[in-house]
Amino acid sequence: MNLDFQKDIDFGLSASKKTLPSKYFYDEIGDALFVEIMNMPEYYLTNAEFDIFKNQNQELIKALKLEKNNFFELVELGAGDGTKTKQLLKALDDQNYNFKYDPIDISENALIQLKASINKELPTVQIHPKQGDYFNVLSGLKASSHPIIVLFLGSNIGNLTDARAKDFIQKLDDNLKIGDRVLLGVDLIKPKSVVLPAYNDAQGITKRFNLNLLTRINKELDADFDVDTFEHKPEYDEEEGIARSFLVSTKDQNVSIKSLNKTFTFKKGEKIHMETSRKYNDLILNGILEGSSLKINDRLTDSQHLFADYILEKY
Ligand code: AVJ
Repeated sequence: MNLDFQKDIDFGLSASKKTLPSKYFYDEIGDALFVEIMNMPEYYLTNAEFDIFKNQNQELIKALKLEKNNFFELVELGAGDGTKTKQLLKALDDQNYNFKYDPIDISENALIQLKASINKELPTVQIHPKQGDYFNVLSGLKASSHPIIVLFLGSNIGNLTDARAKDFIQKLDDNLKIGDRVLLGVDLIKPKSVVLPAYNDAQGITKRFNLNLLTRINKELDADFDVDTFEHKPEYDEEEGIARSFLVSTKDQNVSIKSLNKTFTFKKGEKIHMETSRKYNDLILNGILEGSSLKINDRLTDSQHLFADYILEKY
């Protein structure tokens, strides 16, 4: 894990257009900051998807074609704190569905907290957490003879470029059986006036979330980033539907990363691309699914039509 981290940071900072992988945002501090982000008034995504899980869980169960007498596995990629999923788990548990819940997350810390909270709030739900990167855990799905329902919520797929999202869908497709389903939660393309504040909040939490990756590099790779010399700059291109976050160096400077034995030079105004947050519609999703045997069966949206949960099935 630490070797991958080292390699990925080196690769990203050595590129002519510097970039850092957003999956590394989620250390213990990053997890806590992300929980704060989900509670911010500007970050509409979480409330919108929670609205679907709370108020339309019967519709979700129906659209997913879940059957009471047929055991199934709910596999969640990037489970995080599980707030939305718990609404569905509770509905299934109350109605005596037969299932187990396998949350997967890059953050061991998030999984420990999730398991404790499920054991407490929903003690009859079987939970088997697994730590890992989405791409690497997919191959584990094939082993199951039960129907698999993959949950990939929160617009987590939005962090992938379209090319990577296509790779991911292909790999997911390769590891599912005919009839398995996917519940894919995506943020919908909408005006800049709504999207940009979600990544540029008044309290500066998103800024701290981005800067925390520099702090993590300082701690784990023995580096000397001066985080006060980087500004947070999110952008949103309404036409293509993609938000991007950058950290911008406010001066010419060198940063040394001891564990890499390297020094990286930053020009004043030079940007580090920190995150991509792609927004979706039917057309874009169908483009991503093209060439796979996953097809859209259904789509549920929140009352304000900000967010969509798509139900896909492997044919
Ligand atoms: C968890 C990837 C959906 O891109 O909206 C929130 C992460 N970054 N604020 C997103 C995030 C900044 C989030 N996802």
